[in-house]
Amino acid sequence: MSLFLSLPFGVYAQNMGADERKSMEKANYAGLKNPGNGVSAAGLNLPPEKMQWWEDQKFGMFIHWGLYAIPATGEWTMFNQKIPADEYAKLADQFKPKNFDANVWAKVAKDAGMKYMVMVSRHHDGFAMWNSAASYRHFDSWETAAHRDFVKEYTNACRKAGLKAGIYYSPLDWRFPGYFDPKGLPENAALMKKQTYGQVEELMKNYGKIDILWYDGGWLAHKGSDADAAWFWEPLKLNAMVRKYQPDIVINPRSGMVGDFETNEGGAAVKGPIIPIPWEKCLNLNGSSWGYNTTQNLMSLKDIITMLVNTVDRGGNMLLNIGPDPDGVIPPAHVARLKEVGTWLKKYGESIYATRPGPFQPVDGFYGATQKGNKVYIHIVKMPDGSSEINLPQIGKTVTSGKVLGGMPIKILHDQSGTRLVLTTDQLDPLCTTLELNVK
Ligand code: FHN
Repeated sequence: MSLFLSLPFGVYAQNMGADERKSMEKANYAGLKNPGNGVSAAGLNLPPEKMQWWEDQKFGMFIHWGLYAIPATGEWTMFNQKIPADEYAKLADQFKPKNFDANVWAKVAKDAGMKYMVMVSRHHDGFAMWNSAASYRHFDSWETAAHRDFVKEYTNACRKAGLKAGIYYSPLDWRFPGYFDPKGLPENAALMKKQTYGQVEELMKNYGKIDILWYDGGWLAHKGSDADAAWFWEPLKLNAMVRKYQPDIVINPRSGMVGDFETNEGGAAVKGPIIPIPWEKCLNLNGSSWGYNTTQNLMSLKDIITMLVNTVDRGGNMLLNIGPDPDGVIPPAHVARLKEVGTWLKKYGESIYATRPGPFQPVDGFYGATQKGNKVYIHIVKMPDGSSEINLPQIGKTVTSGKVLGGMPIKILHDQSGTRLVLTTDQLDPLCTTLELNVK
C-alpha cells in the first residue's frame, strides 16, 4: 500500500496583509488561538517582506525564569497557592542566582539548532527581570537581592551569539486588585496600565534592537480573550509607541491587537492543512510547567522532532520552552535533550531553515513537505505498516532525482498514476526519514 497525497497545494500565500488575516478570524486552522482576532490599524503590522526573516528562523528557545523558580512548582504558584503579594515578594530576598550566565543559555540554544530566543522579562507575578523605574514599588531584579539587570545580560548574550532577541512581557500583574475588577477599581487598574506602558517603553528604549515582542496576559480577570480587553489596554496606542522605538519588531497577537503572527500553544499534535500566514507553535520541553518544576516530564526526542517537522511543514515556527532553576541553570537533562535535537538539525536542518511549506499538503500522522528553490524536502514521521512507497501528487514540476538527505539515492518511478518514491527499509529512519528531491 502506498500513501496517496491530497490535491496539489496552491501558491503559498506569502502576501496576506493584516486585513486578509483578520478575515481569517473564522478560519478553522487547527490549533490557532483566535486567528486574526483583535484591533488593527494601518501601519501597525509588518508587511510580508519584513516578516520573511522571522519565517526563516523555524526554531527558537522560550525561557520562563523568575522568582517562581524558587518554589519550583511553576510560574502560576503565586495565584494557584493564593500567596498574598507581600508574602510572595519575600522570595526576592532569596533570589541571588549564583550561576546565571546568559551566554550559557545562548550556547545551549545554538547547540540545539535554535535561531532566536524569547525570555520572560516579567510574568503575571509582577517581578521585573530588569532595572525598572516604571515597576510598581520597584519590584525588580535590580532593586532586590539579585541586583542585576537580567534583560540587559540576556539581550547582550543573544547578539553576541548571533541569535535574534525576543522579549516576553505580561501586561497583567496579579498584585493589582484592579486587574480582577477593572470597572469596579478603575484607579488601581489604571496604575497597572501605567506600569505596562512605562515598562514596555523601558524594554523597547533601553536594550538596543529587540527583534520580537511576545505579549502574554492581556485578558482581564482571567476571562475572555486579549482582544476583549483592548478597550482597557488600548493596544493600538501601546504598539504605536513600540514601533516608534522598534519599527521592525515582530509583535505577537496577545496585546489585543492583530499580531504579525498567530500562535498555537501547548503540546497537542499539529495537524491539518498548511497555514498560509506566519504562525508559531509554543510548548514546553518539560510538560509540568513553563517555569522551573522539580516534576520532570521531558518530551522525547521523537516527539520534539515530530512536532518540529509537523509545524514547519505547515508553515510555522516552533518556540520550545525551558525553565532554568533558581540559580539560572538549565537542568542538565534538558540541555542533553536539546543537544540531541541540535544533532538532528545539523544533519537535516537544510530541510527546515529558510524553507516554506509545500508544494503539497501534509498527510496527518505520516508526512509533509517543505520547499526551497529547486528542492522539495519530505519529512516522513511514519510509513503505513509494510509500505515503502510514497505516491506524489501532481506538483506542477518534474522530480528529476531524489535521495535520503545526507544519504543514498531513492528510486523514482514515473507512470500514468504519477510519481512514486520507492525507499528501501534501511533508508527509513524511525526518528524521521528526510528526503531531498530535485525538481524542475
Ligand atoms: O499564563 C501564561 C502561562 O504561564 C505561560 O506563560 C504561557 C506561555 O505561552 N502563556 C500563558 C498561558 O497561555
